[in-house]
Amino acid sequence: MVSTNVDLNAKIPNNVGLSDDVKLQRALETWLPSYLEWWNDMGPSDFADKPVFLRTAVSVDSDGWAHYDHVKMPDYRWGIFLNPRAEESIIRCGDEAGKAAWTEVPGEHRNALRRIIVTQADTEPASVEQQRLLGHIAPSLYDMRNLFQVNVEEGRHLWAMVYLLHKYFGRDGRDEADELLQRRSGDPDKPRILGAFNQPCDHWLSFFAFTMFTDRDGKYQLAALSQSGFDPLARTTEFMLTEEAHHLFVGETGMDRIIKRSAELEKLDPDGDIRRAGGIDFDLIQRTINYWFTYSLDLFGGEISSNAADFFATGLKGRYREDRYEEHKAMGVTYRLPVVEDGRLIDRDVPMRNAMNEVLRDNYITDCERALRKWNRTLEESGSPTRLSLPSRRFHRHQGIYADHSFDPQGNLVDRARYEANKRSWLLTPADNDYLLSIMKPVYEPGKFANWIAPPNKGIEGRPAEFEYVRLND
Ligand code: BYC
Repeated sequence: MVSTNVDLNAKIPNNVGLSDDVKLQRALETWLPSYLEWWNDMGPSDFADKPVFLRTAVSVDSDGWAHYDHVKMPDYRWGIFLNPRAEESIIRCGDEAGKAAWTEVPGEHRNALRRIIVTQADTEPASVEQQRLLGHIAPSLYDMRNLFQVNVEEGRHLWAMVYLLHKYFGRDGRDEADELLQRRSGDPDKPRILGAFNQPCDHWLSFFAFTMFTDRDGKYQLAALSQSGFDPLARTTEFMLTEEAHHLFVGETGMDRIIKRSAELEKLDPDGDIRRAGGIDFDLIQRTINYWFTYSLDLFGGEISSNAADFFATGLKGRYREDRYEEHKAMGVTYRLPVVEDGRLIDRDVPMRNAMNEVLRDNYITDCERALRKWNRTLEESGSPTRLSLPSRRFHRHQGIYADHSFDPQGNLVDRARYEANKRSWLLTPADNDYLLSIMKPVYEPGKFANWIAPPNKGIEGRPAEFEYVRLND
């Protein structure tokens, strides 16, 4: 039962009528201690006893679902929320488009749906693990609070997916939910499922690039899943998207504030040497963009994918804003794609359904290009001659048709030797990480910001920058 009313007093806050489903309630309450154990081991290191100015979901109404208060992270109310819908849900795409959506899992789609949900679910705890040490080198209390907000909401997103696994996939679903707490980001023996979620994110430049580029993949994947013919998945992901917007804001503005500060430091130093002034030089920022943007491109899967074609044909996963398309079957149409043949790039037409990963990647890249234009405006306004750019979608890929070839950031095919000789100037290096860690010292005084980042334009929920977003002295 989905309603706009949230049972906030329940052990697991929800609007899915959990108290009426005793079996499910018990299963989730059994999972809860394991989750808390995982949070204690792998969530933000330390700061568990410090009150953080967090927003908590208290309803699913579009106006006013969030409540802000100082809360200790372990007391955060992780809950299960589904967006209610006024109209009857339909299958939005594929061969069955227009028919009533499924409220239970159709037997023939069970494996595919479980795989989609597990893959999505796995990213949520992974990102928390990747970011667990960042509180110790936070550039301000404002940023520290944003980090912890992102972390608790990723934890809630895991809950959202685990609810689906427990409710709709029986024993298999419960096993999958347990395994989600056993895999670990970067662990060679039991890694997280998708590549980007096993890369280290141990300083704030990577954190902002991750929330800018990798969380943005999350936005597009969730948007595609919110078009699913499996109604509980569609509604769950729709509500997750409302929380996701803040994560993207943190990433996009975080990068912008670093770029702004670097431009200021460039002017302050007599030789324009940003590093000598303790800041982050633009080449290093560009290498970081190249690194996280390309790992995030991989998250869309292969350019030519029979999985993607099946997901679309069966109505399990739509396109970004499927409702805005006039036609929902995508049959008899093709997508033009440069492929490597005989050592050259040649355009080939592939059936549109097989190119659905690429269609979604196009939407994502357009959005990233918009952010780059914004950052370049910041540079222009600061009087800096530098301009930043996105590398080609073919560069530094580990998935799909370009993964077995080498490309330069402009997308030209190059031989392996040339790629290897240049990769240190194209991608984040261990020396870059050492430098970044050397300048990232914690700044815990309210209203103060590290030298390498500009303050934000405004605070959170109308509070000033000097507000004590995390009460470290309590
Ligand atoms: N790394 O047909 P293919 C988020 C595998 S992020 C490793 O080309 P498909 C978030 C693939 O599993 C959003 N392996 O791709 C962000 C398959 O393996 P099997 C997460 C990869 O299936 C920040 C094989 O390669 N959302 O929410 O069409 C913080 C060939 O697959 C990768 C979802 O994942 C990779 N990058 O598309 C917190 C949505 N890419 O089966 C959260 C659900 C592919 O041959 N998932 N492979 O062993 C999906 O829709 C699809 O599974 C994918 C892949 C888009 C991920």
